[in-house]
Amino acid sequence: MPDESTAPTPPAAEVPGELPRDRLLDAYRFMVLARTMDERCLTLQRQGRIGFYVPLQGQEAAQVGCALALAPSDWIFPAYRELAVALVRGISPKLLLDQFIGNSGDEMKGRQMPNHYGYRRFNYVTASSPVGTQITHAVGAAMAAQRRKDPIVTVCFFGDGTTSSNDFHAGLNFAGVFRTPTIFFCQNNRYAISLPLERQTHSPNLAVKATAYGFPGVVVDGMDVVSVHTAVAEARARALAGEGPTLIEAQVYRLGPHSTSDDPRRYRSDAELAEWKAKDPLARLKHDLLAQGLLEESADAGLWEAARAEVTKALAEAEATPPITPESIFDDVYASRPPALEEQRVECLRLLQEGILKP
Ligand SMILES: Cc1ncc(C[n+]2csc(CCOP(=O)(O)OP(=O)(O)O)c2C)c(N)n1
Repeated sequence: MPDESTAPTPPAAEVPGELPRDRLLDAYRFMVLARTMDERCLTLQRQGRIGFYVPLQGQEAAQVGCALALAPSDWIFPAYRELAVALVRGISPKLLLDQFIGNSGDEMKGRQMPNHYGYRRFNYVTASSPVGTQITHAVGAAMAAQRRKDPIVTVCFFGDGTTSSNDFHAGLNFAGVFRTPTIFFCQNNRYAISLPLERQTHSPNLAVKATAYGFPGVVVDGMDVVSVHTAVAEARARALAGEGPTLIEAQVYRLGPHSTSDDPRRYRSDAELAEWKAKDPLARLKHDLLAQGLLEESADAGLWEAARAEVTKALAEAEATPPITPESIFDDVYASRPPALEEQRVECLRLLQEGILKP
């Protein structure tokens, strides 16, 4: 594999239960890397160096806690906000930045919207922008695994707003009936763009929705990496034992905007934001690590510095990677190009050569 992150390697499947003490620091390092990269990507978008980005700040513990409880052979069906999951899977900052830029290192060849990445070799399916479509995909893939007797689970990620989608209900119903090895990982960040949770549902919580489909729903503090890890490890063990799916509601808060096209000041108060900033999952884990003697202030500064250096290096490499060639648009649709398409390709090359078409 050409391009690996220097972040800690993901573990093999954990024994169900608590995140081992010696993995806590790894979890924190992933969270620091995700936060660092997130901040940089927001800046890059504002500078016009990438076109679009979906931030995750506030959701790092939920994502890292979940991803660390999975095996590399499990399949991820993300929404579009799962940067920390991608990093835990081993997808490097360079590979991600290649996709955000859409350069020749982009394995989606510039054909996907920025931030909509997927990598077969990391068992990481391409992001779903239409909300909820990944849910039925994850259930279908789990059914296939069941039939093939593959000892894996599929995990789909979505937000509170997605629990109102048709695909949520269709997917959970199917999963319940066929007892598929699926983990439905809902990050309840309290908003669907500008729509607050209280306008989304009158249910006491989102996990309770699993009851209608005949399997357990669990509410977990998504600001606490250890609780999330335990809940996911238990759900994974249940799924592998043939006991079917679990819906996990990780209660979090989106500290940043919905996307780089959003201004959250228009729909939520500074006081609300301040209240949740005080619960920052990184500050919380750092506090625990310091208290347990697993981290010192100076080592913490070093971790942030290493993350900044890693992202800076990845960015320099990604920006130095040549652009994708315009004529590549004619590749990959047909095994052998039909004459009409070949004609267009030749024409495209001519226009490029004559400088009429700019790359
Ligand atoms: C089918 C569909 N309807 C509407 C949209 C526009 N849209 C994009 S993200 C989003 C909110 C989703 O909220 P949630 O599921 O809570 O996830 P979050 O973005 O908060 O992580 C909406 C309505 C869409 N992408 N797809």
